[in-house]
Amino acid sequence: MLQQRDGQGQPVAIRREDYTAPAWWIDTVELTFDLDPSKTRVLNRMRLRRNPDQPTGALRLDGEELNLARVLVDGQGASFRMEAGQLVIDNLPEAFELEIFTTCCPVKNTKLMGLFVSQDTFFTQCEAEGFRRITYFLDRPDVMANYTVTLRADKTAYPVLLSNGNLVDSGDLPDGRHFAQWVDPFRKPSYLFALVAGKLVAREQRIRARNGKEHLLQVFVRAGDLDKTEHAMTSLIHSVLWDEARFGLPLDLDRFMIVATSDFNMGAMENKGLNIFNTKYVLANQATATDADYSNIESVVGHEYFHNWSGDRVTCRDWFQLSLKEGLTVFRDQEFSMDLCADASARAVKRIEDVRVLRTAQFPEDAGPMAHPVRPDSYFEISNFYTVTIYEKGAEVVRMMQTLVGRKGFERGITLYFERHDGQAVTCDDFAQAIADANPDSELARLLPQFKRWYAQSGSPRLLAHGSYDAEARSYTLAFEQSCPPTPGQSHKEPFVIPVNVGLLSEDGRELPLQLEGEGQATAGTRTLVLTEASQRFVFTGLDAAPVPSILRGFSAPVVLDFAYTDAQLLTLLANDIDPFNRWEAGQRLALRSAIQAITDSAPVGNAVLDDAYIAAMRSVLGDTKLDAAFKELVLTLPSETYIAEQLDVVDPQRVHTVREAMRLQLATALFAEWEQAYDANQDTGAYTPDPLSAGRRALAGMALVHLCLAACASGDAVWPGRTLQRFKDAGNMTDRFNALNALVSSGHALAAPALARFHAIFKDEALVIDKWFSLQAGAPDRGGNVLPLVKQLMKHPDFSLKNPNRARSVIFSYCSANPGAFHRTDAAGYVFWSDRVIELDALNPQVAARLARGLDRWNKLAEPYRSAAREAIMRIAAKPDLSKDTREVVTRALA
Ligand code: 0A1
Ligand code: ZN
Repeated sequence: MLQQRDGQGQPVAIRREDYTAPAWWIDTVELTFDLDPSKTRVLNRMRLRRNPDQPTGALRLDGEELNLARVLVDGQGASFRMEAGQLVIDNLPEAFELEIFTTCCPVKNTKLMGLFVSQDTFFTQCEAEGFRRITYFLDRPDVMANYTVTLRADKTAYPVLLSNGNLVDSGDLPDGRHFAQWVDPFRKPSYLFALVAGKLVAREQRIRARNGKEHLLQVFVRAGDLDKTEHAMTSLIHSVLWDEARFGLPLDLDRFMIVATSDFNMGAMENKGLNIFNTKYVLANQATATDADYSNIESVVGHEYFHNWSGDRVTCRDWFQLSLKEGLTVFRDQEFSMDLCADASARAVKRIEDVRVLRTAQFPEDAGPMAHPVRPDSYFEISNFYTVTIYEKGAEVVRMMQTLVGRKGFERGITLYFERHDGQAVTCDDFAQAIADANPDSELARLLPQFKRWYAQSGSPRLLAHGSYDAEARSYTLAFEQSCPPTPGQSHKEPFVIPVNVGLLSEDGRELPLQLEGEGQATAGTRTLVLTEASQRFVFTGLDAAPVPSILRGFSAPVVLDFAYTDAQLLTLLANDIDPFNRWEAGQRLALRSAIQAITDSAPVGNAVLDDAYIAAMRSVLGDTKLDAAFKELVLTLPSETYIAEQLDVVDPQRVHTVREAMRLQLATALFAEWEQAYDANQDTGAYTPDPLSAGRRALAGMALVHLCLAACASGDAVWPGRTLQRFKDAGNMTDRFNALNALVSSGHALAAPALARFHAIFKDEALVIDKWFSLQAGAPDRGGNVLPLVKQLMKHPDFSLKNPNRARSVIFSYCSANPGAFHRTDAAGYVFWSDRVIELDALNPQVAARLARGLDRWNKLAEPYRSAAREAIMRIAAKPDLSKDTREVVTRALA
């Protein structure tokens, strides 16, 4: 495997171009665990053979924080040496049995990588490089083996013993202990290994697949949580059915298990047949979970289940190919959620939400110091590359392939990919090749080498579009110029293949037929223009007047579209476009335009940032009976402070915050009557269900309450805050209750304090709800600098713990990464707090610390005094000599 330390023990960059196949293969692994929280013994018996393609090279096994007791080669004591943390054995036969005996200390494992204990239960997390914390191994994804696992533990303390695959044996042992043996019928890389041992109960469901085979589905949780597992189970059943129906991919195991833990660095993990989940993405009932929680559970359960094929059956050759499984699986979970929607409007809402994540999180990443291609070229710590670029931009790359080959063509491509590569560890090139080969006459096949620049070049491409109408020729020319800003290590970019979905509207909003010059037939509706050059033009003919172009419908490519729309054109699109994405986008452009004008203006921020036409347009959206509530809620949501900041060259975060708050207040007061109507018209009538339609109604009612309370606080009116408190008390579900609480907290009303106290008292035993309680307060709008002292106080609350990632995120991340108005203080105290927390967390859990360390990635864009203060805070972290590789990489890149 690649060397990860230099001669001085300093970490060195791992480079994609250095990939070499392993010198040894591991065919079988027999693991025996004697589970004990403070000293777990691990016996690892493997069969190895030399890779005939790599005839030289010692065996170098990865290991980390292990106590090594014994190494036997073919049953004999073997000589070995330790080199840069690896166990090295020379002079080995071509094939042999290796036995390694080690111990580790799960209870002290605060990194939550490898084997750890959470609430008296053992869990593992092995992706990306956690297996080496369990035993010495070739801990790389291209080494795939058959696993047999025996777990032994105290029967009373650990009655449930789980691992991957099928349970083949179990029974009692002396001294109150028992054992279970599991065999995984599929070869897998070490990162997909898992074990769980503890006091757990399961919701179970048997399902019959299309081919008549029966499967057992299980969701394991702690005893008190069984009533919160129905939605996860339903989501799992939907996932199994969907993957078979849409892509012909069946469940390949007799038993599929999900286990929830409250201590987890990420969302969930797709270990073969034994998915381990953060409780946040499993547990839900209507009293404790919001609609957003329900929807997240559905997509994360789907995501992990879909990995069973895209990740487990076909995995990554090396970690540079991470998006091979992650981009594809995010695409698949996005499609799953869309296909579960009852209608086109709900699908569009899901698409808009996904694009919002991409633009508020991935675009800034692609413009900052951590920018990297979807297939990176180098890294120091792979954990830092579980990013929105790998996941969300990767999914957009897959989506563009689907656009270029069509939905059916894409399904053919997926079938070919799995036929060709089942059981293999492959690359992003292999994936793209399979999709193209299954569609030989497609634009994708024709343009494949150029299309693959999406994998290689970082940065969000800019697409400058210009339209001109020629009345004499009755033609309209759309000219495009594409470019991509420089990013770290990549100063020059070659043109991308950009599929641009386009429609044309008449000035009064009718959809026009599209007749491209030189083409036979006009087409109705949307057309995909495929851009390949730095500049390109398309001429549409047969037009009696200048049309309003609707460009990049459905956000057909992850680019920044720049078109000099007039306000009138945007209002036409907002009112009429048949493409809901571009309807929404037109509203966002209008709001953004006003925001930027007010921010860059030298005058003090007034209370009329938005113009009358915009307010009138929002009034019609709110009153439009043909629009779904969920869509209205999205249109009425102003662009976030982060998104607005990204559009500016120099960012004064306080000015951005003030302007956006002024816009919110303006919407609140100008549309007061409409908000009242929206609230009343969107009350729940029947029993609670989390479906998109009723969730949309609750979202709009919640948004109405926020605005009504805001306006009431400004005018001194007591009616709506009083009604909101009543709603908070009476609510029949967490969504309505939390929305009411949020309305009181975010408007800064005095009733917020008693409501918060009551909320805590009701839910003190519900960890996930207490996370919401912390997060709401740490994310509240700043009033005279009150949030930072509150955050410091919250950290002293008996319920706070830095060791629990969900809790740390609920306070620290909610303040530092999701509350720019409170975090960017002129006295730099927010930044000092941030750097202290990064350093403190780094000693406990480097992965969580490194995520927090990303919080000031965009420091270079800040106006003074923020910029210098932010830089100083990053330098404070960088000055710590014993930082983890994770955090070191983030701060080093930030300062480069
Ligand atoms: N493969 C998982 C993500 C994941 C990555 C690393 C982890 O360890 C800290 C955990 C989970 C997914 O995409 O869901
Ligand atoms: Zn994933």
